[in-house]
Amino acid sequence: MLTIHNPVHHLHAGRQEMYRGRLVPCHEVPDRLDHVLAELRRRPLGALRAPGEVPMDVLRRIHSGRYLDFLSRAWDDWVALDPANAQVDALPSVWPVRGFRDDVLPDNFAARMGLFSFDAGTPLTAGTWQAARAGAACAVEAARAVAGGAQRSAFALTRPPGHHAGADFFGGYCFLNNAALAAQTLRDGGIDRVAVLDVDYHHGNGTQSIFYARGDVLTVSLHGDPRTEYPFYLGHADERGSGDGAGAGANLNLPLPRGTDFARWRAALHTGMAAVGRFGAQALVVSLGVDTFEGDPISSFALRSPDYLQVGRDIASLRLPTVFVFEGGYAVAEVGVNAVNVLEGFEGAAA
Ligand code: Q9C
Ligand code: ZN
Repeated sequence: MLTIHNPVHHLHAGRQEMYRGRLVPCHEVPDRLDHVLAELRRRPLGALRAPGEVPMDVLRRIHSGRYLDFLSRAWDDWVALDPANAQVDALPSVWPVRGFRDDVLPDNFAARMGLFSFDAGTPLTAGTWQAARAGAACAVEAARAVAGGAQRSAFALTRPPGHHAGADFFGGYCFLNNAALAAQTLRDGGIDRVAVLDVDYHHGNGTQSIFYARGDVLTVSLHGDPRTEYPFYLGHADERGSGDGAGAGANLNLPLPRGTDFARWRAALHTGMAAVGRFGAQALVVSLGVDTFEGDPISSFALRSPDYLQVGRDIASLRLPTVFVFEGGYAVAEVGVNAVNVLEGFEGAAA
């Protein structure tokens, strides 16, 4: 399996996120990716390379122009407010909820941050744009390799993650939706029906919202029940897709209770995989979060490291060209073993 890794991911290094009224150290740290890379070097699965540059036009296939304009300039705008800001990450603190307008772009920086975000847990740093753009390039190149038939599967090893980011908002540690960009790249590469299978602990709200009205991309997400788990406001089982019939039926949410063990989780995986099969997907994008691990510090499922080998074998049984995109997983010491277990399980079964 070809791996495209983000060589500048460390340029995005948030210091603190808001949690229960306090600023606490970020969970989404550069070490995460370095551990996956180290494990891939211990257990090589194929070629490993960095991406080229992704054109802005490709990002615009998924993200709005005004969001990309904002994101690409945000750090400079933040420092322009006050040179001392260069030592501080930017976090939003005000949001346009129901009844406010989102069509007028505010001049005020904090107001723009809120317009384009949904939480205060996702710091924007000096290198966020550069890292996120290079990460998007990883996803796009991995998808291109698979769409063109050069590879049966590929892994976009990148951070910051992407599945919480929508067409015009960041949040949940995510800025550009790498999985959505991969799915769109497969579509643009001539594959008519694409499925996204999101196995991260958290609901893939960004990916769902991007494709919600479309019938050409099925989105399936297994996750902690949003009644108790982040991102709280989306991810329920009755969200089945919309859009004058086109997207109807092309979204499937499989919320699971806190404490879910591998047997129960795997049954939901099989339900999601059956939907991918019924949809007639010709290629698959896997949003590969391993925050379902029992030791994850911010999540509450109970998967164990060897279970991830079986997850990979199960996904391989779909027999689809597959792009894996790295998402969450915050038990830093184990994240490499868990992620590579999925890929190794997949490769062993796909052979
Ligand atoms: N103190 C991904 O896994 N914050 N994002 C939870 C923890 C948000 C997770 C509170 C978690 C976002 C890609
Ligand atoms: Zn997650």
